[in-house]
Amino acid sequence: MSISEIRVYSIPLAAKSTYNMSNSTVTTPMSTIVEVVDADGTIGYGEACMASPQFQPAHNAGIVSSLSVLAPSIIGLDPTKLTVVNAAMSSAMTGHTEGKAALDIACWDLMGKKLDMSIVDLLGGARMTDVVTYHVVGIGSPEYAAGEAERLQNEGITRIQLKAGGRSIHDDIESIHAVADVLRPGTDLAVDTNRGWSTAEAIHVSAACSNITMSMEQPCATEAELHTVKAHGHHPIVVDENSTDIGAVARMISSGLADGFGLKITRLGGLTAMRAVRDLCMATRTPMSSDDAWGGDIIAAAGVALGATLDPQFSRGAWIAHPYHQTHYDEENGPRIDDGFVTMPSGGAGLGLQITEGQFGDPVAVYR
Ligand code: 0XW
Ligand code: MG
Repeated sequence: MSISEIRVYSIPLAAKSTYNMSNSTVTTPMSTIVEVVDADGTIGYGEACMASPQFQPAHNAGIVSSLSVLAPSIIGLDPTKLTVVNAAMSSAMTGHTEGKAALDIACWDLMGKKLDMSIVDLLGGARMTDVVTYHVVGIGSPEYAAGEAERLQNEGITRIQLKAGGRSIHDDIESIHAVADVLRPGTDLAVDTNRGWSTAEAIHVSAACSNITMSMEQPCATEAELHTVKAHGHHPIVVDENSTDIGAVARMISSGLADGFGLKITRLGGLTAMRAVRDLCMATRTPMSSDDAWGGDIIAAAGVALGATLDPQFSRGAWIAHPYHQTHYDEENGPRIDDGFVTMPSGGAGLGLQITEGQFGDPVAVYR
């Protein structure tokens, strides 16, 4: 096997409902899709898509641009030799984990297709058949937040991520209490500010909500700030944006800072890197999610595949963007949410998707 061609596509994934975070509102992110073509014509698919330029230090146009360096670095390599492929990309470019992730996922898809195995099985096998998910409630009034929480629980959702930050903390506190008032037994609440609060604000909110069972996800911007909040707050800390690589994850586990992680495949650099972080989290009994910033069926299938291999006790769920853009690349097999769980694609080996060649239009770049 050897990679003979890489085709890059850029397609819009418009948010169908308001989706806002403390630092940004999601409108129409452009998703980058890659086709990694083996010498025998078999195609592996990968994807990376940022929800906004503020969420993590990456930009959708930058992902396309990074592939002008990354794609040529793996032409001619065996896509099943993932260590070699990732070493070649790291040698060619520092950082730019999003473009690396798209190519890495495509190599996993190719490997599955060549071995006639699902990525779930290549990752060690499913510990659950349908994967629990969590749903985001965007920033809004207390009435809006409580109404969304009610609606979602009626649809079977058992994990709610309430966005906060970017406004008066008194508005955040009111929304948190309004959601807490309608939470049913068994529904978990995470309040995610995407780095939006100062330490003083986070400590104030935690004190004002000390009677509420919830976690605080990435309440502040830096690891040092999170330590301060951990020391003076009342709630478990889930680390998202600071979980940039396995070294940072290991440090935040060993220091006792992280009570859990919100992990993104594209921020870590792909399924190969995410698998290593998964093994570290499972070995240290540290809860983690398996998700990404935005994107369609390809990144969703990768996230739910990894999510299925987690120990259920330490799974914070797999998040997919489909409910917010309602677009499928594979209408029949694309991951969707049913009664609070993400369904696994069942369209065959690799990612389990059936994608029609050419359905993404003309490539924006081709590398041979
Ligand atoms: C909810 N997510 C997984 C998707 C959004 O892009 C941000 C992210 C989060 O947890 O912050
Ligand atoms: Mg988060």
